[in-house]
Amino acid sequence: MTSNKQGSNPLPWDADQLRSVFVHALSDMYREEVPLYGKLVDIVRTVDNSVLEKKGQSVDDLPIRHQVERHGAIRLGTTHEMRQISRLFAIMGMHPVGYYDLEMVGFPLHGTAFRPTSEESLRQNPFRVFTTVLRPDLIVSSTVRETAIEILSRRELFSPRLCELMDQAEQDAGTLTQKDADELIVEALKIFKWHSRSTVPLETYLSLKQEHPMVADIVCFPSAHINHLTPRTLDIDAVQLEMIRQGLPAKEVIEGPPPGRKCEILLRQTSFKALEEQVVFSGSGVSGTHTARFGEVEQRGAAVTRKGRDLYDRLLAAAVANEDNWDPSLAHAFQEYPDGWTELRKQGLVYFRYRVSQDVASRRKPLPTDMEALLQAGIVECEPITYEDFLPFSAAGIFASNLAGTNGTADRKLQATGCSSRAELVGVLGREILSEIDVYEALQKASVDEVANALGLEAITLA
Ligand code: OOG
Ligand code: NI
Repeated sequence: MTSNKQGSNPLPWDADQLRSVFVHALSDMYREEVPLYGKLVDIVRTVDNSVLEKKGQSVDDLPIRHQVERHGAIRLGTTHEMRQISRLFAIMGMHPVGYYDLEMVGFPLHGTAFRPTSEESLRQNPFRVFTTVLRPDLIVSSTVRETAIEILSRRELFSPRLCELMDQAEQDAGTLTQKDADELIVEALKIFKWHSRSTVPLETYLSLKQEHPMVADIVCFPSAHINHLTPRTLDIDAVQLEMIRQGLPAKEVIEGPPPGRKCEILLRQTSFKALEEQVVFSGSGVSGTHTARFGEVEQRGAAVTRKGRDLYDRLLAAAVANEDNWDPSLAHAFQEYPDGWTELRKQGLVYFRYRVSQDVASRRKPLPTDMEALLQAGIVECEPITYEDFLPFSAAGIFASNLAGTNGTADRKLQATGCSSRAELVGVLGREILSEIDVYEALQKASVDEVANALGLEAITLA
């Protein structure tokens, strides 16, 4: 790891660098464990290059984050593990954003996304991890519930050395040396590593799997193996076609908004299905198979406002009502979603980052105090803010398509039916879960304030 930026940060390492080094190491590890992931990353690179070539551009024209951008997912077993992982991620500059209740698709899990939230951290490396934890109270069979709790109570995902380093980082990060930071990465990787040796006998595995395949996946292994790592692409439809052409077991449907939009919003995702992997079970040493790990790819668009999200959810619900005919139904429903940046902005559907266009800043006085007028006069320019989060309905589709024995069209609902357990998860984490809308709102507001400041205006009104 290289040394930190001078001056602005008192630590010998910085959380953003630590996160970048970590995701790089994680990606190398996963590429080795799941060669198809490497193949998918290669497909993404080829597709992106050809998209850029058509525009007369190269990867160097993209923001630096694009080439390193990944998200991953882990499923944890206990509240203790969840609390510990939130400490580890905080050291890497990743904080809980958004609450995801997977009970809505019949999974005994809930979770959050750990991710950077500041403009600068996102610019450097926006790595995010969709992190869920088992809710034993939702396990129907009391025998399975007790077995799961008992097995998990004996598991320790965090090595003693990692715990020491985390304590040290939290008390006084300034005392961590370069060697300590490197060691922290090595120890942290162990949590995410795959083990083909189960900690339980085959019969136990089968009984947990019968309750729910996720329960077996979470409980029966010594680590919280990362179950996918997702690169971002510029053209997910092309990647999907290429996956099929190269014989990868691609999921049938791309989740999220329909194809063909000029202005991409939120997130579109597809995956290749989980691999069947050899596992040796404890006791008898018999081997069997387990399916859990897969590959996924995503295309990210603009972050939408609360109003924009409500519209998205309403149109998606309309499409779901006609699910037998998915593609045309989705396309039809989304005709109602505006597809021009100006319109999206004027209707308050998308968040934007504003900045002063250098050369015209001082020319016109008095300046208008209305953002649309400033934009029109060319004094200010803007770009949509990238959506950094997940979509519960899409996540449910990704989850479902990777479960053995389902065809990927599990019964998904848009709203949770049970009572929300957000407060419970906040208690587990011991810290607030930020609302993603608040984070985007704050980013937009900071940029508006900066513009006002630079132009010497007291306030600027948005459309
Ligand atoms: C997580 C699935 C959700 C996404 O991209 O929506 C997800 C899991 O299978 O554990 O990663
Ligand atoms: Ni994912």
